[in-house]
Amino acid sequence: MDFNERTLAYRLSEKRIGNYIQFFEEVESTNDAAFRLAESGAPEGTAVIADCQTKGKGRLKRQWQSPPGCNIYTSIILRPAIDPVFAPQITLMTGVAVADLLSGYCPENVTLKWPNDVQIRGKKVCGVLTEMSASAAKGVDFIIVGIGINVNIERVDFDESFRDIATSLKEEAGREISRLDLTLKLFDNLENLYTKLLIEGFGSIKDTWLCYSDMVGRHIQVVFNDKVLAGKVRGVDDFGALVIADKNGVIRRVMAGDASIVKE
Ligand code: BT5
Repeated sequence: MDFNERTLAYRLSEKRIGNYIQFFEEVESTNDAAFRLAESGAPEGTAVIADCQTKGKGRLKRQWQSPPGCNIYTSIILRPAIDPVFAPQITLMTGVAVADLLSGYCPENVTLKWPNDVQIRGKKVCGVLTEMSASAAKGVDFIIVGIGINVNIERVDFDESFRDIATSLKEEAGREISRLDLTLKLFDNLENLYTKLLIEGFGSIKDTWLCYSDMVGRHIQVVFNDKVLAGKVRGVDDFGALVIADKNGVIRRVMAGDASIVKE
């Protein structure tokens, strides 16, 4: 097995992302571990990687199923000098990095679903969870980018509650994929896009995100805290919000929620 601290650290040294790694056979949540490391001063690019999580987190206190021996669970510390309102750009950027990665294995079938899902043939293969520490005075202190990718998990092993809407790279590509190779490529993609974001801004990353998304022009609904907003998707803005036009043509910006395409 090559998915261990020694091999990962050796292959990732000299990189901006992954220059320092902490590997766990088992951890509650890589996001929580990375958050603690960042609070104690760990530098940008530090990555926590785990073989298994016992309390993997989704958004809004949801769970992320994280069994051992098959998938990628990683959280990266970034310290961008940006206004906290632009932090959602990091989530969308990460989606693009993962979509580029998975497209190498399943060309044409990878889509992005706002705000944080990567899908293959419409099924969720990856979720991104970004968490931030920031203050009005100092701006962003750090952002934790958490990424869970279903790599070699088999369909029967998914929790029944989402078995029909989840998938793995192995299920879609029809073969086992090396987690080491994927992790190295993922960190390379992230490093390139993050550098681009800092130097050139969000524009071209947003365009790539929109190319991967099948939501633009579709009627969708977004549910957040029991509130439902419906409309036709126009795009995303520089704050990472989903821009929709309601039935009267009024433009609304949605900052958070679960979006789904409404069958017309
Ligand atoms: C997410 O939340 O999609 C963000 C998931 C982030 C997980 C990574 S793993 C590394 C890092 N450390 C952590 O603790 N977290 C991050 P959300 O959009 O809220 O989706 C959660 C929902 O997806 C759950 O309620 C389930 O319905 C479903 N789900 C849970 N585990 C799944 C899995 N392995 N594959 C596909 N869907 C899953």
